[in-house]
Amino acid sequence: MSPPVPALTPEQKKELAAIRIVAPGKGILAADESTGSIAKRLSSVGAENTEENRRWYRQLLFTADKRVEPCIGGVILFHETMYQKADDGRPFPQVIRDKGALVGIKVDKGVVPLAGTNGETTTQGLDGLMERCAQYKKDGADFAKWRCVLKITAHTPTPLAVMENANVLARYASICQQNGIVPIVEPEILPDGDHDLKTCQYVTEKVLAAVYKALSDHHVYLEGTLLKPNMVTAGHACATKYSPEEIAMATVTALRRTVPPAVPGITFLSGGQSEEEASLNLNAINRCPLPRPWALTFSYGRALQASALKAWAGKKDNTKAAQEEFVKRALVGGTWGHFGDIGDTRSSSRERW
Ligand code: 5MM
Repeated sequence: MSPPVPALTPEQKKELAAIRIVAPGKGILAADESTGSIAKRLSSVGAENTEENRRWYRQLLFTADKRVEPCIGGVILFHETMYQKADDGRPFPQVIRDKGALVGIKVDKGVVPLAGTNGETTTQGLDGLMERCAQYKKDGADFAKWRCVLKITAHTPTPLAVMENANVLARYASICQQNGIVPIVEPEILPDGDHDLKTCQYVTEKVLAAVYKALSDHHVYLEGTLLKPNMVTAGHACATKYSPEEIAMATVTALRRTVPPAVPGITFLSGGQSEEEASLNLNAINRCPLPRPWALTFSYGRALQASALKAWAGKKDNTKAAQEEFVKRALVGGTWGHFGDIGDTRSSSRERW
């Protein structure tokens, strides 16, 4: 087998490697809820789903005070938010950059059924992605996100769903990198079901192994990517309850078996865990006594926003209280990064992430 025509020039690789989004103690705010998802979030606190409410709520998060700055290295936006402005007239991407964080953009167009499977899905959005990425880069985005979804049941995920989702993530990642955008690769294994911790670990290993095989096949430059996986947890309906230390050991073991050390950062999704659970589990993951050659941090949606959303409840007068809740969660998320890292083998070149 001969080496392929280079997918990226050395300059392109250098540009991607220089986009430093996360670091120990610094994670990502996922504020890229699509119109349907934000509608559910707003209605859960009795707020109307208007463009102004969506803008106000996102503004509240992006303008929280300086205390969040060491904890939040990037913010993922939905298309609409990318082109909205703060009250002072600054476009949101500028508001985020002014706070020292980088701008990310959700570029997938949602999950769709995978024909011939029993309710499994793939994710759409590859059409026109080259052009959209080029435009988003011009408009200030340095990284992107694409989410695929896999389900654990007695008969899923099927090999077809694993292969298709790995491949579409790799195509997306390759297109982002061609445009100077760091792709966050998100193969989320849902926590629905009654499966135990070992089952989730097994499936997570199979899914991640397929994802990294596909990324290699598509010549994706791993140093210019981030992984956004689920933590390895039992299904929500599992009768056995596992400690954060057990979850951490299963998670780090699965990652060590499948994710190359060239990947600079792993930013976990919260997957419906409470804010408290997500913090405890991430803390345990960062204390796990196994070598961990990547920065391990968060890219939470719900686990950073739940209390803030509740405190805001759609009322402008509650803005300060809501911001205080958001700051609290960001500070908790950032705290673990400064704990002793037993077994941490990050090299100095990794530290920059
Ligand atoms: C913020 O939620 C993201 C967008 O979701 P939709 O496409 O369904 O609107 C979502 O991709 C999120 O980033 C991940 O699911 C992780 O979020 P959680 O809330 O699990 O940390």
